[in-house]
Amino acid sequence: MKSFAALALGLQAVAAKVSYDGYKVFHIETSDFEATQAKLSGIEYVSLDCESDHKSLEVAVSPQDLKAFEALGLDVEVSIEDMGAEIAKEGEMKPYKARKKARDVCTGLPDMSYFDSYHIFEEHLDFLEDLQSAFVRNSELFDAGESLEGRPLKGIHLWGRDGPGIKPAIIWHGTVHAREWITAPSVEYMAYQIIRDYRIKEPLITETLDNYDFYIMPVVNPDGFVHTHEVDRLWRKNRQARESSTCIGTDVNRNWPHQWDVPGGSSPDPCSQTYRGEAPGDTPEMAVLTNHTLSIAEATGIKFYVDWHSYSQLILLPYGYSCDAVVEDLDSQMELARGVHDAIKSVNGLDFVYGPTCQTIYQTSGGSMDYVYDVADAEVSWAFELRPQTQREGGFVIPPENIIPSGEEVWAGMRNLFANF
Ligand code: 0X9
Ligand code: ZN
Repeated sequence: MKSFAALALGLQAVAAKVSYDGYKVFHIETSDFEATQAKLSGIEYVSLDCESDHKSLEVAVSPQDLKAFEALGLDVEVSIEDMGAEIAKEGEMKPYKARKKARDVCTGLPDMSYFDSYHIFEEHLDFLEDLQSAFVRNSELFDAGESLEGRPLKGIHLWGRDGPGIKPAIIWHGTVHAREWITAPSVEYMAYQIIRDYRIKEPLITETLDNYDFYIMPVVNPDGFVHTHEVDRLWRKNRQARESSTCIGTDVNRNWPHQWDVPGGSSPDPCSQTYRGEAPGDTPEMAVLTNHTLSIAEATGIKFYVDWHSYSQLILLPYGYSCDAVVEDLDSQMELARGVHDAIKSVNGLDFVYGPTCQTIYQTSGGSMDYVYDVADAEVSWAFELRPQTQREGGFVIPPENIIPSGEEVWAGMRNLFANF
């Protein structure tokens, strides 16, 4: 009996992995966004909206519903023939063996081969540990708190000459949206570069780290991220159940307790990809993120915040919650963003469009950038959408060969910003 119960429990724990084999991705042009969404209600699909201006939709349609979808007669273009094939191109995870075995003999830093592959959550934690142990006197790992399922929201805190917790903060968050896999390694690549450059006394980074403390968290939605590895590669939200619905997950980037329910900027529907929650800040992850952000804001102030997302190649400025709200120093923020745009472009030729979020993409309420700007009073508070530009190029699912180029281009962007602070 005992072993049977254990077996049953074990089976229960391993949910079947969602297969996207044969899922076709369509770009739908529409003059009536809501009506098109209503037409789609009988079809099994996953919303892959990212660059949405509410004039178009991006949907992955299951193979068994393709005929019914085509019968709707919508104005469509195929952006991906087979989502399963795209996911296969991301490749197998190459286990991270840097610990002791594959460190650079001169620097003690983890081996760059880490960036040749995507990694499971535990290996992101291992990598942070290895970064920290290559920079013991100027860094520490921090655990800001736990996710709903009890995983740590971890980060690395870096400081310069004068010691920890004195200088204004630069805070970076990655992977709030679980499926945006390129964000964690891009952020980790930059953390690596900061440490490497400080250790070799590279002038710009030495000055930057002597003047600012970095708090870098590559994965702020660990439950969602683990779900993308184990069950559903295209999962976006956290993994919270709600009494009112059988749908799972709150969009943590609609749950920040500021301008939380401005109409049009998020959804009250638990089944929506942009579900805001029942009340402002009612996700365990948000309790951790607001606590951590506010304690830093109170202690030293925040110079610069970035929430790293993908995809679309964008530099997004406040505000998201309304297109009528305009930041006072928009001209100087746009000037800074132009420099970042130029620096990014100079690396691999990619064009990152920049501007206020609401005007540039769409309205987002309860988003990180508005909270960190208005409530935590950051001097600069942005979001980036990393490569690629379009769904046709893979959207959230791009091969690991993109990791280093993505890291290199955003690192050039950040260096430009540090030089112009
Ligand atoms: O909709 C979003 O949350 C972001 N786009 S994504 O496709 N990656 O989901 C844009 C977020 C911009 N706004 C804030 N961070 N506040
Ligand atoms: Zn996102």
